[in-house]
Amino acid sequence: MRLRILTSHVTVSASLARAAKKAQVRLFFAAALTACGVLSLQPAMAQSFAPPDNYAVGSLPHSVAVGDFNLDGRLDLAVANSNSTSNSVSVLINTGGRTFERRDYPANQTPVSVAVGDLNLDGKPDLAVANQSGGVSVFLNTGNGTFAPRITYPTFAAPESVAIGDLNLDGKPDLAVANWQSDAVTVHFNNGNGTFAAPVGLRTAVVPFSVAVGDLNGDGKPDLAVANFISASVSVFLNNGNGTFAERVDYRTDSGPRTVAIGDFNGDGKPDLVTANTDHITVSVFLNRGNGTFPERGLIT
Ligand SMILES: [Ca+2]
Ligand SMILES: [Ca+2]
Ligand SMILES: [Ca+2]
Ligand SMILES: [Ca+2]
Repeated sequence: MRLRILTSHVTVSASLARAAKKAQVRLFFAAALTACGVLSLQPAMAQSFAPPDNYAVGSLPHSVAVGDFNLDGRLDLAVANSNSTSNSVSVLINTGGRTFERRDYPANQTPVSVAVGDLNLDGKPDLAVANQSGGVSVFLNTGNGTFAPRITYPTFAAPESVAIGDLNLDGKPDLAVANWQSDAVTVHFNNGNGTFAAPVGLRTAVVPFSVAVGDLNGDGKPDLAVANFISASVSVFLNNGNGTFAERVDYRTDSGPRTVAIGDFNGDGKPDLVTANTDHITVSVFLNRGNGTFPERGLIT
């Protein structure tokens, strides 16, 4: 159907110069796809990537995050190396010309997730690292892309994923950690100087492997989405605004959701959810009604 509309349009535009016609077709095609809510790549805008440059890090790298750690305008990398022979975070400082300078920092046992945020509000991006066998560690940026030794805060059992957001709206970024063995997310409120208060637990479904932060109902208060591996669900926790959350709502995914991410997939300005489902070899996309509820795949009651 879309192709027929496009062909008709091209015929009408036959007198246009070649370049102008191409541009018009491209715009028309993109608009048609957007109007239809099509999520796949738009052919006229498809991109490809050159072969990758590979850089050595520690053993069993499990998670990577991006930030400009030395404030030089070039994006740098932080990698959590989860093997017990490493138990480290590799920081790769971008020196330009597709080269990075690597420095490793000792982590706690089994670091599996890393997130970037300015946790002590000094303008320099810091690191939060979830250690599967050892709490959540904060590495404060000392400037020039170097980090102070970690400070570790207790979580519940088996932290697997960490996300950063100002969950109590006090201007200080907080931590949310998915703890898979305890079926809970822990929220760690920032004292304001990059230190964190004792964790507050939120009950999830079974085996939460991943947490993401985003304002899902558009009220200006960051909410939580959690992928529950065994329950085959994604939990949504809407923020009451003071760092407490409404009772969670669970949506069914395909089996084995391993990771959840938030993004506006249909361009309506409302953040949607996607889970990567290890067992089913699928991703589940949930389009947001706009109020933080997701009708597409049915509510789990
Ligand atoms: Ca940089
Ligand atoms: Ca900082
Ligand atoms: Ca806060
Ligand atoms: Ca919200």
